[in-house]
Amino acid sequence: MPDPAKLKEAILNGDYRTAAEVTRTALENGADAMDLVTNQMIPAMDEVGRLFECEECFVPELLLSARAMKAALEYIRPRLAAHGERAAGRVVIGTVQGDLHDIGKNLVKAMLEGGGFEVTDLGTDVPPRRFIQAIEERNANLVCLSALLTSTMPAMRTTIEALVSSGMRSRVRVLVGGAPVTPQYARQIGADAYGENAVTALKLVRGFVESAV
Ligand code: B12
Repeated sequence: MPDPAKLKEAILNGDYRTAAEVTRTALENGADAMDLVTNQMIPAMDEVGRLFECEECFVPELLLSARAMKAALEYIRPRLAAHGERAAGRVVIGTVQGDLHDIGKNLVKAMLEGGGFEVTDLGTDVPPRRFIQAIEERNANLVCLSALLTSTMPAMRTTIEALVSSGMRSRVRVLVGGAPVTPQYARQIGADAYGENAVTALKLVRGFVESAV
């Protein structure tokens, strides 16, 4: 079995071929998908974020790391999904209007799919009306909003307000997350909960579904 730490290293180096290969062989040799996400992939992106903040790496390196993360997720996602039971609920997820960050959102999506949820991913820069349209089309009962910029956090509020004015708010539970978001902010804007990371997201969403039955 390859050393799982090589996955973290490959993401840090922005080496998508190695990231994919290490993930594939580790999984074939019995590595746990959730363990790779929690102990290698999330810490790798945290480190990339830290290096970016102290200007030790720049946008091109960030994008290479994001690509390596996505390459690894291609192998991780089906394994997480294989552990899921019946469709536990229907989730619409997206990064709010004006925001192009999607690495964390993609992790949340992979984790929810792994938990057996049917997830419709609207991508990034999603205007409120797209969320509303998708909730209607998919008959979703949960909505996950991601924001990574302080300047796009208000778009979470706008999205929730649009849910209220369209009469949909009572049909869905709204979970918000992303680095600048806080539990207090979630309460202020009328979300149902704030999730710190992808693992918490799954726990919260499961809790919503259990409390609804
Ligand atoms: C990667 C990155 C980029 C990449 C994004 C690539 C991509 N495909 O996503 C690129 C280079 C495109 C980018 C662009 C920009 N970025 Co940027 N970026 C980052 C960086 C370094 C890492 C973010 C990341 O992926 N982290 C790893 C993932 C795994 O963590 P995460 O996103 O936080 O997600 C986890 C949790 O937050 C949570 N979560 C996330 N979403 C959700 C949703 C729900 C429902 C739940 C429950 C949980 C949850 O779970 C996730 C997994 O555990 C951060 C710095 C940082 N340390 O966060 C800056 C950062 C977010 N960017 C920043 C800025 C300023 C920008 C730009 C404006 C730069 C510019 N001048 O052009 C643009 C904005 C473009 C736009 N309109 O969106 C600032 C934001 C400052 C602020 N407070 O507003 C940061 C903080 C860097 C900094 N310190 O300056 N960026």
